[in-house]
Amino acid sequence: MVDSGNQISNGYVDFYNVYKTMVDNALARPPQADIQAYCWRTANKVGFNIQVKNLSAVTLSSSNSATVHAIVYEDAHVEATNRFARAAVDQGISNLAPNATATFTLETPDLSNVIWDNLHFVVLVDYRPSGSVGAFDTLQAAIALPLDTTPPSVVSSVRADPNPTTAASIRFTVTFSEAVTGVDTADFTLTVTGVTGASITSVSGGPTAYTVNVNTGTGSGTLRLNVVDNDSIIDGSSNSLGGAGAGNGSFTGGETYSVSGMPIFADVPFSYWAVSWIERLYAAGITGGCTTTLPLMYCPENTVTRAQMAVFLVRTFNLP
Ligand SMILES: [Ca+2]
Ligand SMILES: [Ca+2]
Repeated sequence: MVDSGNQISNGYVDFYNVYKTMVDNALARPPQADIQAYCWRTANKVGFNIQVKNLSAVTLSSSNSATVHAIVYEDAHVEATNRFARAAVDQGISNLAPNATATFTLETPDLSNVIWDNLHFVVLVDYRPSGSVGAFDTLQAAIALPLDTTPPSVVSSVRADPNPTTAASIRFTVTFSEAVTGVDTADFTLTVTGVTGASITSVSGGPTAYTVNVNTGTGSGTLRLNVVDNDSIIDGSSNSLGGAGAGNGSFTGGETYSVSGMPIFADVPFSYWAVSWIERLYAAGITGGCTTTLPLMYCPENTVTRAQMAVFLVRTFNLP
């Protein structure tokens, strides 16, 4: 039912046939307006954003009482219809020529004692073809869709590869609370201990879970991936990460990798039983291995001469 019942408000009426004709005619007529409407809840009010394109041949204005209406109704047991109108707000259309488009923002008063999950939101545009009196004609009606006002957030940053790792490249999976766009390498930083030269190399995937590739650099230590909010990450309704403002959506609570770089000596792999002691001697400057060219070798099974032992002792005890 999209047309006014005002025309049959008095006297005896054959309701069935009059209403049936009215509904049939309304359904057969092409829409006279294109309506895109969104609604949202703010405290106990409902806001509407309504875009109207006038598809009729009439300029809509105050002279023909053109109006945008927003109606909130609740599923409730009220007489025959099981519908109970909770709010109806409207705004006059001042001047909307054929094929012109305008946007209207409406808000209901506080809605008290409603069951919010039972509410429905409808908008419509009508006017009086005859001028300032007589029956209204509804140009179109539409359901207002819920507008997303919830900003996205970072849910987690977890390891996507085995840990600990000796790999040159590792991956993190960063999951957001909803689909987002605008995610690139500039949205991440690394918290690093021990390792040098680690870097974020690429971002792929989406729209909810992204894979971030990280170069593990050189040396051994830990790597954690952080998300740095600069409002470049947005959801489908342009809500920015954490809400408007840099930093409010940043995330530093992710998982950490333990990274072991390449072994220092090519003949002392990580699997060698004494690797940790040998690399500590190298790090302390006590031994440089058994070669002077790359790759460094340690010759772990060779015997030590008395002269070599003298060098070790001088370095170890920092003798003059
Ligand atoms: Ca959202
Ligand atoms: Ca933000």
